[in-house]
Amino acid sequence: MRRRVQWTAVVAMGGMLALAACTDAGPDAASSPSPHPSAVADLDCADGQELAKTLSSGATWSMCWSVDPDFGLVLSDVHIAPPGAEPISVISSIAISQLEVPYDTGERLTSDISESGFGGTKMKTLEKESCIGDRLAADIPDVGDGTYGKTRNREVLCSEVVDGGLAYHSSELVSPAVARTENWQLSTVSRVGWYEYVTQYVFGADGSIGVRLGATGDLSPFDYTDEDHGSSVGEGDHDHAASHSHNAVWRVHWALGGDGSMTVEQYDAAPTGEDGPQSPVLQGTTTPLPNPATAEWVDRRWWRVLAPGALNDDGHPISYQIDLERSDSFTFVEDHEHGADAGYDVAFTNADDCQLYATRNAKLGCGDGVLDFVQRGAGQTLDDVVSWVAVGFHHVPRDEDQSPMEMHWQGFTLLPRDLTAQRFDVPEGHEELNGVPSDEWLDEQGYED
Ligand SMILES: [Cu+2]
Repeated sequence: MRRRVQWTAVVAMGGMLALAACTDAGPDAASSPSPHPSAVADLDCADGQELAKTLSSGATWSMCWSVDPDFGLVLSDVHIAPPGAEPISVISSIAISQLEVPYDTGERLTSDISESGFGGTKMKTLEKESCIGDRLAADIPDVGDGTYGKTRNREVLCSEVVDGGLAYHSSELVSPAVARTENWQLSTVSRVGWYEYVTQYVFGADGSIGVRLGATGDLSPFDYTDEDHGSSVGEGDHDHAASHSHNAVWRVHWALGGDGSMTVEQYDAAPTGEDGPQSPVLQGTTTPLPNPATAEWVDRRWWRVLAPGALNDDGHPISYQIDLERSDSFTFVEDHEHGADAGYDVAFTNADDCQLYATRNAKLGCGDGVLDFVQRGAGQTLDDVVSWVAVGFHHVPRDEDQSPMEMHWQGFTLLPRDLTAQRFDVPEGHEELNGVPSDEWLDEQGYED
């Protein structure tokens, strides 16, 4: 059976005006009249508490939160309601499921979630300074390291709405529009050993969910080694703090579209070896993953979870993309003469005022691009370094890790793909842009056929 998810008309909003109107219009801001219908899911948070927030786009997130002695912050029954629409079920529950920390010396391995846990006494009571939003309390049993004691009501969850930067910018002729966006951050802090881990979920006004693990606190005082297995964090070439890995795995139990069945697809795009008149031809393929499977990331690969029985207004099955935030390596088309695999994730050269363009630098007269710069500079000692980053957590301690350690983050993003037929907050005058623009629209924009 195919269900069609019915969205009512998208609420057209005028850029910054809408932001101003909606910023304080969260469901918990009961005194200010909201321009949007209530879109909070009907939740039964038996083991937890309900949370909801309407963001700049007019979309409303709602869910339950609780604290598990091992997994720490657990979010469940996560729903999103696009502006003017009913809540859509997205996730049944999400939490970190293990954090393994092996040291490069081979002499220490911890499995922090199963051995220590992020909840119980490990979860810290938040201070005013750590949270610009609301500090929310839950009953936290004094569980930790096998000890059981009282249950205390403590403020452990930070709920804060932060500016998310530019939402969109359109300078088109008829309906220019610009707006900023908001993120709703839910965070807890857990101290395990010498480290303090921030569990953070970032719910975007665009329907995205950022899943983050931040680490601060202090380096282990007992894990110092030699230069082959660590790095010097004290004066001179001494005090090598051991390198180590933070291997985190989150469990995401999906409930996309509600009770219906879900499927998984892997997307890949690969060069065909053929060239078009302007650029190489790539073939995009979607491979169903019908059975339980493991998969590895390669360039241009991503996965999505679909609810095939729930369609958006374009008739597309709603889905969420799993974005590992690995950058796609590439070789510039104009560098193919060096070989189609000559691309780089990062390159280093000495600064040269006539090496400014990564490709097409010939007009400046000292090499066509980065690969040329690297070749030409091969005999040089790097000194006045320029990084050419085409961007991809193994923690090699830095001097800045003392003390407390500068925050380091790892994570991924869950991105709606075809959840709605258009962006959540279509500004006035952009409603018609859904598919190939009409000739009429092109005329209005001053384009000629
Ligand atoms: Cu570390």
